[in-house]
Amino acid sequence: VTNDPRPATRNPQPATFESHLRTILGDAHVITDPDLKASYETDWTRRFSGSARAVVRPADAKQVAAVVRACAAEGIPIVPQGGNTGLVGGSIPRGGEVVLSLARLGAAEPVDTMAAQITIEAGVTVASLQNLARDAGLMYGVDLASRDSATVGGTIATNAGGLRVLRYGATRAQVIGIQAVLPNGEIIERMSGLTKDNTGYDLAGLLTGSEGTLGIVTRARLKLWNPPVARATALVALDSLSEAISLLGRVRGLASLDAIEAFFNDGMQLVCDHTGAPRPFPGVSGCYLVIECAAQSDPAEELASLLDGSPEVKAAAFATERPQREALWRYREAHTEAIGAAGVPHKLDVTLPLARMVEFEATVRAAVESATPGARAILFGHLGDGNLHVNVLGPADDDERADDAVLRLVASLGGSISAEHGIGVAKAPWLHLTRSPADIAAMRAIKAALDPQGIMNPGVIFGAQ
Ligand code: FAD
Ligand code: 2HG
Ligand code: ZN
Repeated sequence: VTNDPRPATRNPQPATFESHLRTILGDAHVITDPDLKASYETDWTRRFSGSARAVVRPADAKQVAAVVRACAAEGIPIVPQGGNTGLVGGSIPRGGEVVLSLARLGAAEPVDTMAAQITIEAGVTVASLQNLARDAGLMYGVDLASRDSATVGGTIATNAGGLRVLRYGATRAQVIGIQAVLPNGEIIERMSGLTKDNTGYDLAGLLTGSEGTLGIVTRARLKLWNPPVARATALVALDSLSEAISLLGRVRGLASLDAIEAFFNDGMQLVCDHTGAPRPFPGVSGCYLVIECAAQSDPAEELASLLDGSPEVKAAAFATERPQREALWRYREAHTEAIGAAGVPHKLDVTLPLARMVEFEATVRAAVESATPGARAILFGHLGDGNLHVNVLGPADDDERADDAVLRLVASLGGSISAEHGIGVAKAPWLHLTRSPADIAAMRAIKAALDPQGIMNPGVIFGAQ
């Protein structure tokens, strides 16, 4: 038959490729039904979405490697996905990729209490990891409001920061070793748990923060910490960010300082409206801080007396018991969901030198409004790390004028365009603002060496080729 019109003979690749995936994973774990794919195709903010060729759900590293080899053989791009809580559009397809979900890699070995380490698979959520550590009398150093969905693999891939970076460091500081599948389907493994191991390049460190562009993290060996015996939390009202930075200078002197988080009146109002929580203090203040101290002996006294003696403090609420502390934290932690309920935000996660932060805060709202009339910027973040989250509400999903204005302002003040969320696709056009041509060329050379076909999360970090 020379003129057979059947589509299968014109383009045999899709059926062959998908049936290969089904052979590797079983029918139930290769999803092509549009309704079932949908939740994997839109990001947490709802700003980014794309259509996947298929969503696959391997059960272990060997299956991940087999899928990667199948994709590499056909040159089909892959988007690794953990909890899909990333905020820079890097976890969802741009169009036609295979989304590789790590959700089924959910195992953990018993906690190694002698070494204070855990070996755990990529799909385990941060909250589950925290619980496993707690049950063993230890704690995990990274905590973030997305803990119930964000995964071990996703937090490693983004080098997630969170609420306790100033005490325990970001995710990279917790990673002792990883197992990962490279873009050619080879598995690398550095899981011995040795805390000192200078044997060539630190591939675990390189994959941490690589946003799924260099390989797929399947398992990790993570550091755990001795937990504090007692915690004390304060919600503090101040006149301005400048007063908050002055207070930061004092609070930093406390060895027990665990977290110091900032937000402003507009965010406080959104959170109260969204959660139904009462305004914690009468009237309106220019700036609010959540300050937490934690130690082997009760830190309440030293935190309370420091706040008592600080002229910056206009009002303070104080808690030592868990439910009351969590109620104070809620004013800070609920920002992301409250803003999400008000609209689809453009999320700009930036760091400033502390000395330029007041200037930034004083100018950024006007910069946003003049770039996109009607847009508004809500600021909050990790004051102790110089990290502010600028959430812009108002612009259309693809209107990037406000993003451009904010990121240029950040660069002009000596800051970084990404503190903890990564570059993803959202910030790729601005990478050059805070990375030099030589720096970008070195990063591209690493990418090309490990992923010569460019199949691993294309578009992320470097933008469309
Ligand atoms: P995903 O969103 O699924 O993926 C994120 C990126 O990692 C993508 O590029 C993806 O391709 C890649 N990836 C995922 N898994 C793997 C893997 N196994 N191997 C290789 N690549 C992979 N972030 C912070 O840093 N600090 C915060 O305080 C914080 N708070 C948040 C609060 C809320 C309410 C929300 C919604 C998000 C918050 N985030 C925060 C952002 C987000 O939770 C983190 O970026 C987190 O690390 C993403 O983990 P995930 O498992 O959801 O990864
Ligand atoms: C946080 O610090 C997260 O709460 C999310 O990093 C920030 O929603 C955001 O912009
Ligand atoms: Zn944050």
